[in-house]
Amino acid sequence: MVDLPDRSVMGVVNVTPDSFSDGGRFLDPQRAIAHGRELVAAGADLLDVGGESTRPGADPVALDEELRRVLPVVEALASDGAVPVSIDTSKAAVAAAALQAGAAIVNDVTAGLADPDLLGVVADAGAALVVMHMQGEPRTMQQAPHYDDVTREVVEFLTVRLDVARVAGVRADALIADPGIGFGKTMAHNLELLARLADLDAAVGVPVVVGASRKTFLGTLTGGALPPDRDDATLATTVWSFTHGARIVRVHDVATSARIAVLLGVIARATPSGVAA
Ligand code: PMM
Repeated sequence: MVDLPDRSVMGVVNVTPDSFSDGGRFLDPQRAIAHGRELVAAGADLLDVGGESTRPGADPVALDEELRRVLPVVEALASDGAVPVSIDTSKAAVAAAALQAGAAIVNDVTAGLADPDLLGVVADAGAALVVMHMQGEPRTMQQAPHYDDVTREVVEFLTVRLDVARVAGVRADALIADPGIGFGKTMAHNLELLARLADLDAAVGVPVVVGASRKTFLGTLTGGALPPDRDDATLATTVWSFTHGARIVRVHDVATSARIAVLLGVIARATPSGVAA
């Protein structure tokens, strides 16, 4: 299993023309590789490389194109050996090629539902897997999300999909769960999932990753019109997530979250007789 510190920061490397936050900035593989290295220097504990945007309304990307975008980036960043590399994909063929190129984690926003072969690929490689909740699919997911009890339903979904992954042979100690902030959820749903994160964390029984970075609801709440203007709000979600059970936050602005992770660790370890190093 990938060994991760208590409060781990996953840096986002989107090799896409259309991701909502950084689309187009790192489409050139060399720029994406350089960006990944900057995130490591800024304190990332792992990197998440993606070649297909999952922003609301996004269209799917063809297999060849996704492979062309992500493979050189995964290969270069994995061979640096600095931090584990995660591949953000729902396609088994992309996951297989990325694992072959050195990735250690597959991050599937469809929790293995989009491609029936994905879980087997992860299992065969002995790799780690992020299982995320989404209601609907990216093209339509924000049209009318509905839940009776969002936390209960997300926990139920994750529990089932984690079980399916285990049955498919994915290592039990290599599973990570994600409530899927912004994926088929209104602002109220996102806020409730964060408010009840500790319950969700206790219920799923595997490490939890939270990806709230720069998402629309943060702009709505704090007035950050452009995604980078939402980094202060993102930081609030980092602090909240780490203090309510999350093991990993998935963020664009790594430096601030990494500093906060260190500070929270110092606070957590402080004793009446002083501060542990
Ligand atoms: N969000 C995005 C893409 N991939 N993966 C996981 N596990 N969790 C997320 O919240 C998540 C994800 C969309 O954000 P981006 O376009 O900024 O990468």
